[in-house]
Amino acid sequence: MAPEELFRKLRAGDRAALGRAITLVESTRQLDREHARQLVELAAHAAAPGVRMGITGIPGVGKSSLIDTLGMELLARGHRVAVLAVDPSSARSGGSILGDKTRMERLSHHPDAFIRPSPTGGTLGGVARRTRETILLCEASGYDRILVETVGVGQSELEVDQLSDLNVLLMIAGAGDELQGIKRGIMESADLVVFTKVDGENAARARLAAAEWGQALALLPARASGRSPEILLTSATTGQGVAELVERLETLAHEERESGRLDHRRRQQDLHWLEQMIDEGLRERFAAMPGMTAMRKALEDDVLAGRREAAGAAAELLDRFLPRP
Ligand SMILES: Nc1nc2c(ncn2[C@@H]2O[C@H](COP(=O)(O)OP(=O)(O)OP(=O)(O)O)[C@@H](O)[C@H]2O)c(=O)[nH]1
Ligand SMILES: [Mg+2]
Repeated sequence: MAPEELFRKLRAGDRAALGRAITLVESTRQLDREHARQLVELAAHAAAPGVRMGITGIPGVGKSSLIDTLGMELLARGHRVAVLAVDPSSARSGGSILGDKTRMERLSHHPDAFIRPSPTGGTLGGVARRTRETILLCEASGYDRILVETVGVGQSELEVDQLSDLNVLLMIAGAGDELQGIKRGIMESADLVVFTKVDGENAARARLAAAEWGQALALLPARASGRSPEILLTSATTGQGVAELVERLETLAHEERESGRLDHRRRQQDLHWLEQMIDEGLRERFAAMPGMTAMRKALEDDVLAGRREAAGAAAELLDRFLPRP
């Protein structure tokens, strides 16, 4: 199907067309990539103003369960909800969000919700780049609340910060900060810190932890927005705190948009992606150059065997790829 035709369908809210468009964006085939570029270009100009929310936290903290409850609340408010994932490790589990559909029982059956697993394979930056384009397609298809689930270990949360308008960091009381991979960067990019599973015997512990974290967060340096992260308590099981969470997210999104910060943030993100795609494109062209694989392999062998210095070998490959002016 021609990109224009596919676009027309996805624009009209055709789920199958949206699915096909995303598959194009995730494809590595040359022709698909060309079509994907056209689609993304069309989508970028068509997207309705929506809100992109990053949901981060260690494995098992309760991201998918909370997204299910949160998503239902957004649907009840008349929004259309898309759930995406940035999970470069999902190849391992065969697309974790797929398994997660059981954790998003209600959303996955709702006609106004769309759930898509993380693209598999490639670098984290590549996975996130494809998720960014998927966001644009979803928005063009009428989804105005985008929830991006990311495992908050390693670098994923920093990539998701380049995709989202607002970030929610999920925490669980009792798991050490160390274990939760709480780094300064992630705390600084969180708009809301949400303690999950605040039910049963965990509830009292969560309240205590939330109070402690409240004091710690107040000490963080002021951010561009002038706000420090707020702490909320939720339970996906009982639904407690979820309406408040949605209310806060909506208010924050409104404030960010009105102040112009949201627009500025997205432009900065676009710059990041420009850089990212130049890097990615260079690497691809480098790898695809005729004879490059064999030449590279030979030089790698030389470097491994200690016959060549890495710098010289790299220069030889690069000169072959792009002669110096
Ligand atoms: N008691 C209680 N259990 C919860 C709650 N939310 C999630 N759980 C349980 O915690 C486990 C992990 O939940 P998920 O929603 O899959 O967590 P996740 O963060 O998406 O996990 P990954 O995608 O694997 O990183 C499941 O067994 C859930 O049933 C909650 O609010 N209360
Ligand atoms: Mg999950």
